[in-house]
Formats: sequence, structure tokens, C-alpha cells
Amino acid sequence: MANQAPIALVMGSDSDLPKLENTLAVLKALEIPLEVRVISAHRTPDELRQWLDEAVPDGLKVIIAAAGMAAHLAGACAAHTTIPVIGIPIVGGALSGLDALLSTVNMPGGVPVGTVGLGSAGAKNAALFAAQILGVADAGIAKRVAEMRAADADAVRAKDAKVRAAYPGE
Ligand code: RP5
Repeated sequence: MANQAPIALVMGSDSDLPKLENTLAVLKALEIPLEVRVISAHRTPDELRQWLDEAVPDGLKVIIAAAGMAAHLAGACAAHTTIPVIGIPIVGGALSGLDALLSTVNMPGGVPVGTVGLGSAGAKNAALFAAQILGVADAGIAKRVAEMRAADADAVRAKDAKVRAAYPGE
């Protein structure tokens, strides 16, 4: 792909997309170009290999891979490349995401996947983690991540002030 984005968000199904709003929102706020794909480790394994064979040499730096159920997408990405892979286990199915969490996090030694937690916080953290990886070599991204962290802290301080005003104590 011409002008390969540095981060890719790949998901196993378009049914995962509504659960990845935080990932998309954070990377947009940080002004980091993003490639978004639906590729399944199980349903379209050939496309996964083909995509990685092109995107990594073209300049892809970090993969965020989201999948539910028997979630092998992040591990399959990690099997094919040595760039960092962040796994998002998707909540859903009969086991409410526990299957995806264990499938994503419990990789064999030698093929790491940096796995975030379940739910919207995990989706948010995956984006921040990917940005922080890029931020090691990109001062602009590191600055924007630090500003986002500071804004989050300000929001907590505002909530603290509100609660203290409502419950002033003695
Ligand atoms: C996984 O199976 C996908 O990542 C998704 O979370 C789950 C269900 O996929 P669909 O049947 O909704 O396409 O591979």
C-alpha cells in the first residue's frame, strides 16, 4: 500500500468493529494514520499472510489485532512478523470473552503478543500502547500521548472537586 500507515487495526470480523470505537477515537485524537482491516485467522488465513507480507516491508510499525471467541488473530500476526503485536480480546460469545482473553494472552514462549484487557478500557489501552511504542522514536506522538494523559488527570481532579463539594465532611 502506498503511504503505509504506521499502525494497523485488524479485526477478525466486522462484528468486532463496534467494540473498537475507543481504539479508533484515541488514534484519531493522536493524529496517527491508521489502516483498518477485517481479516480472519481462521476464515481468510491466506489474506492475513499476504497482507503482512506487503504491509510490514511497506512500513507498518505496530499491529493491533482484535478478535473474539477462539481468538488466534493476534498470535497468527505475531507468528508471521517481529514487529510489535498488541492483542485485544473481544467480549462476546458463550464465554463472554474469557475464551478470547486466554487465547490471546497465553502465547507460547518466543512469540509474544502484548495483550490488553477486555472491554472498552482494553480497546483504549491498545491504541495508547501502540502510540507509546511509536512515541519512543517520534517526539510529536510522545508529546500528544503525554498531553492526553495530562487531560485524563485533569478530568479526575475535576471529578474529585465535584465529589468533595457534594460531600464536604466536617
Ligand atoms: C472471531 O469470531 C471474530 O473476531 C468475532 O469476534 C467472532 C465472531 O465473528 P462473526 O461470526 O460475528 O463474524 O473470529
